Amino acid sequence: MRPTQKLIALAATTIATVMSGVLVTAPATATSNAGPPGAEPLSSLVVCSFPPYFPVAGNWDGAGGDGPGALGNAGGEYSWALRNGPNAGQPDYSTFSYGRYAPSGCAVVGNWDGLGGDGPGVVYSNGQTLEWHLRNGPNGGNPDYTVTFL
Ligand SMILES: [Ca+2]
Ligand SMILES: [Ca+2]
Repeated sequence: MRPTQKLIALAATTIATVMSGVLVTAPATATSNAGPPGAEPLSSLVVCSFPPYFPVAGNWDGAGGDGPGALGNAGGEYSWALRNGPNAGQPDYSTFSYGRYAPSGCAVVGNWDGLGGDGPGVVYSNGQTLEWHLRNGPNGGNPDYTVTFL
């Protein structure tokens, strides 16, 4: 799956998220307290949030298909727990922190460099532009790309 197929697109009236290749949208006027723990009341709806987690999917190891991931809020950062296969078990990678948790942020997944597997990303909005912090590997660290897009 191409990275652009997994990107989350934010617009003034819509938050859209792509998880496992399925685009889900919700009107920003929807009200919900379904954000991650500690989140401020949302003026827009985060789709598929199951506090304290919300799901993502990606081909973390770059082999075969996608696997599930669960994100949480660990002390103000997104915590990522990732599994390679679509089956039960422990995470295949040490749970890591990546991205500053913010009510104006949203996690994304993609194969940003086109090599190996998918990596994490976090998108922040200042209400006018989106800033994408993207990392190649399924681990914590500095972003490999910081991009203002839209
Ligand atoms: Ca895989
Ligand atoms: Ca990659």
